[in-house]
Amino acid sequence: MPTPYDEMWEKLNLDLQAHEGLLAVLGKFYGDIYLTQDKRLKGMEYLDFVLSEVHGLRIKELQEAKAQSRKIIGTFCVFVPEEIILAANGVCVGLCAGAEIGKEAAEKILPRNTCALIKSFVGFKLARLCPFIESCDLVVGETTCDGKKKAYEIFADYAPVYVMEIPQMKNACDRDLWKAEIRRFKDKIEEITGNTITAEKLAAATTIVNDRRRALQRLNRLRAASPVPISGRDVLLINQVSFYDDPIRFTQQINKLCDELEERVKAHQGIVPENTPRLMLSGCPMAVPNWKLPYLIESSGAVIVGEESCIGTRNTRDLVEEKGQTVEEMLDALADRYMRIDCACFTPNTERLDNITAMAKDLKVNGVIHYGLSFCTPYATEAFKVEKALQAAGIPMLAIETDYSMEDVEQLKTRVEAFVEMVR
Ligand code: BJ8
Repeated sequence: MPTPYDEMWEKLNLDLQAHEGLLAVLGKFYGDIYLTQDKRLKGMEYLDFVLSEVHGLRIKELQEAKAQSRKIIGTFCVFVPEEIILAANGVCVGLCAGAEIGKEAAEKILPRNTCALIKSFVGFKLARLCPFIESCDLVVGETTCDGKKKAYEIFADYAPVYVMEIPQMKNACDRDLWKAEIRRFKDKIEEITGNTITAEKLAAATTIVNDRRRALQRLNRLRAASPVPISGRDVLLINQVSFYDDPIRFTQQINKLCDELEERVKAHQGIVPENTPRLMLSGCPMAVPNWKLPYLIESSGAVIVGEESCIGTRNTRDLVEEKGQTVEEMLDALADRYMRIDCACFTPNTERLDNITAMAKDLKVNGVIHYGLSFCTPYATEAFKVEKALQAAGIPMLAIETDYSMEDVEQLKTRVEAFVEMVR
């Protein structure tokens, strides 16, 4: 069926037929998982709208920004400092993908035992299905896990790629390396946008990104109430959308949603009964439209009250200090804030164990589900330590490894239901 966006998609060189199929599947999936929920907040209508226009209106906005000479910078990791991009009047979009489409094409140039997230972004590019990737003037990769690091070498044949070196340890020399990387990134972004990053612009950009983090922190505090006032699925969606929506508009909308949530908490209204088991997710990021596990959990009689993940609290927990006056001081503040990220790519990574345990206690969860994507060595290996740390705190954990396919849904459901029964 023709849409008002066909011409734009054609210009972006999308495979129109395959793209139409993708949107149809996505729409159906979204309807089943999201729109069937009871007692949803009115504020979620904004998120429904953004999702329905994810390849439409938002892409149109990106094209308009490009027409005004703004550059679109795509990223795959929460290590890439968005503040630098915004300070140079660029637009930052998250490119991680959570769908299986394009897997076959990806497996022609990547080992089969690569995690689904990597196969997905490569597959989306090869199958010409992602208008975000096609809109990018630069794609920023990073040296986190080996899978991503090597995939960017291949991806560079298809898109303009720049790679940031992320340290793997947290000693003083690693922090120095990281500060130098942030400076190198600033130079690159200034070169590609043609704009100089001044202290004033960097301070303004830092406030924009911090404000978004503050809104998401507020959301996380409110959702922790009992009875739980918003589903974990909805909060995951909000976090996912935060990666590609306009940051100022998004923050306003989430603060409005939080006002509504506050009323609900005051009125002691929940979306599930007060004695519903409270679970926390921990582990690999869940990119759009990867809603499989949260849906299974929440349709098995539990509710999710936190995500210890990059599409969750790892991305919002720490703010950048806003005291700096000069560009140099602000770059230092950025380096310090981003060095606190506790990704499993670091060694040792004891902070993550402490953070997970503290979060599970704060949220008063009955259990944690550790989610690892198949073939993700960093998170799968760390799962053993996470389980031990949680055990010591008296909190049960279920480790799940899966991918984006639907083949294991029944098996997962059985395991999740048994876990929910056990913690109940
Ligand atoms: S800071 S979690 S966003 S790297 S799932 S591709 S680790 S094999 S996504 Fe990540 Fe940055 Fe870390 Fe966060 Fe590799 Fe694992 Fe795949 Fe992963």
